Amino acid sequence: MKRALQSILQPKLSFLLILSAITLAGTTASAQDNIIANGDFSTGDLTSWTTYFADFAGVSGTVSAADSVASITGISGAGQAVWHVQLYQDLTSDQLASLELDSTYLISFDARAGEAGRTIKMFFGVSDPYVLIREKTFSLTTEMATYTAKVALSSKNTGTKLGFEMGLSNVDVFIDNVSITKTEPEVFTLPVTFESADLDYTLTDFGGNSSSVVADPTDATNTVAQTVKPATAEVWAGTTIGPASGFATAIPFTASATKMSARVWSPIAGATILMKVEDSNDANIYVEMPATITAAETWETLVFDVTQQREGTAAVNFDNTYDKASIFLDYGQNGTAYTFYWDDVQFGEGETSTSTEPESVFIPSEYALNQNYPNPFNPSTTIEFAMPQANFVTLEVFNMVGQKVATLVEGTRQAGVHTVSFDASTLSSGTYLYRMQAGDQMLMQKMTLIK
Ligand SMILES: [Ca+2]
Ligand SMILES: [Ca+2]
Repeated sequence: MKRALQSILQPKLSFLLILSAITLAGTTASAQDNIIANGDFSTGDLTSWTTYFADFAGVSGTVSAADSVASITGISGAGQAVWHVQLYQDLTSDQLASLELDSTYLISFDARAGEAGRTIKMFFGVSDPYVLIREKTFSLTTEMATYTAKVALSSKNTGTKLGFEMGLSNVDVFIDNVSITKTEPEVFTLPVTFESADLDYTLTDFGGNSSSVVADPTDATNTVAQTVKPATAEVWAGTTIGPASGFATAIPFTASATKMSARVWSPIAGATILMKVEDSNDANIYVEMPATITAAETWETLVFDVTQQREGTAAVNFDNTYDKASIFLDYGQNGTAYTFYWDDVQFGEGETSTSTEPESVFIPSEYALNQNYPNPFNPSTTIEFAMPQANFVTLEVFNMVGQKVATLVEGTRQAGVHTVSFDASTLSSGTYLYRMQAGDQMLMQKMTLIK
């Protein structure tokens, strides 16, 4: 593989790359695989690179590679559009030929800025006609640092370029060691928490959405996905969780394990959140699972049941493969620009309440569902239930017209006495029923919420 790539490279380029590998004393083990020419600007000029300033819009600046670093300085008049200042490399037919379809590549570069917080957008694709392979926005610091993005190469087109767009600021940018090297595909599976340092968390938007991976606005130690659904987005705008090729393994749905969950922060209550699972190799095989946001501007765990498909759409077939998932925020609506956050997409129900393991070694002789306490309550109460043996159990809350308003427990629990807290702050005053089902047992109690 290395040999094949190397032989395709221009002699001059190979020579330079060998030089650079020596210069770097092995710090870049795969330097000879780099598809980008003069990515380290070691020629001292901008050989193989193209500079663009939107002079029609009054934007100007200077680009040089005098110190073996691309320096974009003296930018003036920027601020309107990110593409108004560019440095890019048009891939030659030889460079394109050396890229293998359906392989994964790592795009890497070093950069710093005159001021911390200056953003640049890495762009890999064709700009006209627009065929995006990968783009990613980076926030730079004043120290040189390495920035990367992985790309699963699904298309190759004449006119493909790798470059940087930085037209939103006049702050200087310095770029070095630009490379595209073949790498291992991302092993992308559930759960998706956005916490792994090894994953790039590709999010594939469609219908006009715009997603990125950001800090949780309510907890800076947590990383989440942010999806903006602008007013211009389609009602069916959504975001595939990962690359279009889907997860590395199928979601293990069975007749007795039918649920997925995700945490969602919605700016509005009542929004429909749709989770669609599909076969990455066959778009005709899918299930769409709706859930509803009950409260605005708070994190809420939503459970999606593959046996509860959206009305009028295909039902699950457990013989099918579902190895790709997409989330649709405020599905079916458009009109207002909304920003959503989401996290912890997982197989299984997730935690919808604080549920504890057995608190005593007492093993009851039969199933029991005790009266909640306190009762009446506002807004939270505790429900205790007893299991004589380990079993799959559900504990659900219904309003008086029979609509389920909460699922407090859904999963296997050990023998013993369990307690669950129920937070009804999003519900209105009234009488509610709570129902426990385990094995062939069904038990029910009433509780009263008074606000
Ligand atoms: Ca350099
Ligand atoms: Ca997270």
